[in-house]
Amino acid sequence: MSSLKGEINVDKLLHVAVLAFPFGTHAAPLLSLVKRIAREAPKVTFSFFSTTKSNATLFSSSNEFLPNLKHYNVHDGLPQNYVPSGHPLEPIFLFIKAMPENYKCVMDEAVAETGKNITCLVTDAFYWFSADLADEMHAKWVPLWTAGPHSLLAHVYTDLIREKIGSKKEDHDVNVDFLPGFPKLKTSDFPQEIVNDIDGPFATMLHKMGLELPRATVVAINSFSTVHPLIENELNSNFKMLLNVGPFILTTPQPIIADEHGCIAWLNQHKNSSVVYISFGSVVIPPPHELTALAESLEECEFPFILAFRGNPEENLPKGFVERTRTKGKIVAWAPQLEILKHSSVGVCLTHSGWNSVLDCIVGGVPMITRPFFGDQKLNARMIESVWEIGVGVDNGVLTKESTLKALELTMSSEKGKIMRHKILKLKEFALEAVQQNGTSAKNFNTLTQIVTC
Ligand SMILES: *[C@@H]1O[C@H](CO)[C@@H](O)[C@H](O)[C@H]1NC(C)=O
Ligand SMILES: *[C@@H]1O[C@H](CO)[C@@H](O)[C@H](O)[C@H]1NC(C)=O
Ligand SMILES: *[C@@H]1O[C@H](CO)[C@@H](O)[C@H](O)[C@H]1NC(C)=O
Ligand SMILES: CC(=O)N[C@H]1CO[C@H](CO)[C@@H](O)[C@@H]1O
Repeated sequence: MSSLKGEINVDKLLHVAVLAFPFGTHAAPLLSLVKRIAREAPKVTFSFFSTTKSNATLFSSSNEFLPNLKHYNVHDGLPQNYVPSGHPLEPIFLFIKAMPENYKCVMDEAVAETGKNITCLVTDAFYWFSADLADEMHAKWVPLWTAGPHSLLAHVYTDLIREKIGSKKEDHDVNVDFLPGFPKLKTSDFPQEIVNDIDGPFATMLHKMGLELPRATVVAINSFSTVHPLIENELNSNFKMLLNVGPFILTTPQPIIADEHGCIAWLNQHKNSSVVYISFGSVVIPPPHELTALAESLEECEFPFILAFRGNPEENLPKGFVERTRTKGKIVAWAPQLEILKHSSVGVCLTHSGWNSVLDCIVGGVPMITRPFFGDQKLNARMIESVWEIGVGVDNGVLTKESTLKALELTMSSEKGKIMRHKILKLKEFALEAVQQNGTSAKNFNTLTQIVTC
């Protein structure tokens, strides 16, 4: 076909199918990456596949419309007249069960409609089945991993990990010393899906992902080089190609989150590095005893705070806490997190350590106190404390009054805390360099665009 390139426009025959995972914070970053590529290649056709529900948020009228990107709705896998059982993960499991057939039939529709065969599959990294699908279609496969490199490596090495620690996991927390780039790692740091709950739909999907990713044309990741060179090398030796193209918060315009509660104005009234910011992300509310311990430590410590809290503060926090801390603290349901973390008044972030929040803290230059819950969060927390040394966990991973106060003291007032701040500012510098014109992430993005659109 290359011999024809001069005569007919080959770009016009290219059709990129984008397969999004329609839960959590997965589909939006994939869409923004693909939009960046689609802007560079206006003659290439892009078809974006997600569920009706996810599609409705992603393609709301306030978002930019691209003429060469069309979206299609994939069946969500829920039976007709579906009555939720109350298990929060059930819709995700049903969706996983419906894959890949639900994607295949809509992709056929897009091929028929455009008259163009699919030449490249850009997918969520979860979608292990894309390796075979791409082979069948003689197309490329370009998966995007939206979390950090270390958790990706853990999924690639799942068989090794299970083999080595399989029998010991029941006994007690064992040190793990056979993985490169993971100092002080313990078995309990691994995601449940790797060591405990290994037969569930999610675990099966992640396991297959780890086995299939080496077949991908290139694996893209929302991270930047220098974050962990040892692990990057290890991934590179397993993959055909790995491209760090993040952090997306620096490469892609972020949705503007209204500061309804005046957090920034409030921060303006405080001294540099004096405020504690607390958020557990959009999924988890910590158990009651930990919330009580957290509230008690916030009341006792000397630091003002912003608490982004999804629960009901009057009901879930100790009686009178909201009233007593009205001047010292600000409790908000939703906060412009990145803007807050970039504010010079913020001194530490108490976080569930999801990857997006870790990147927010790096870009804000704010050290962390970690209280991880599930998925990759414990691995992230381990990296934060033991590799990057930009934060600290609470004792035994549980918020008690004593451990929280200790961690606040350490990060906010001690010499060690200063060193953490210094180290995270260094990482921030690397992140900023990576996305500049000749930076690694910027160059990698050009390479990625080349691969997807030729
Ligand atoms: C698409 O692929 C099918 C099956 O491989 C082939 O028969 C057909 O000619 C292709 N169509 C175009 C437009 O390239
Ligand atoms: C506070 O931080 C800002 C921004 O980093 C800096 O410009 C300013 O000099 C700092 N003020 C003090 C008193 O350290
Ligand atoms: C980027 O690299 C190119 C080629 O080496 C050079 O010409 C250009 O000046 C560089 N741009 C920046 C902003 O450093
Ligand atoms: C079938 C369906 O609901 N499709 C929707 C996908 O999202 C766009 C934008 O919100 C709607 O216009 C479509 O109706």
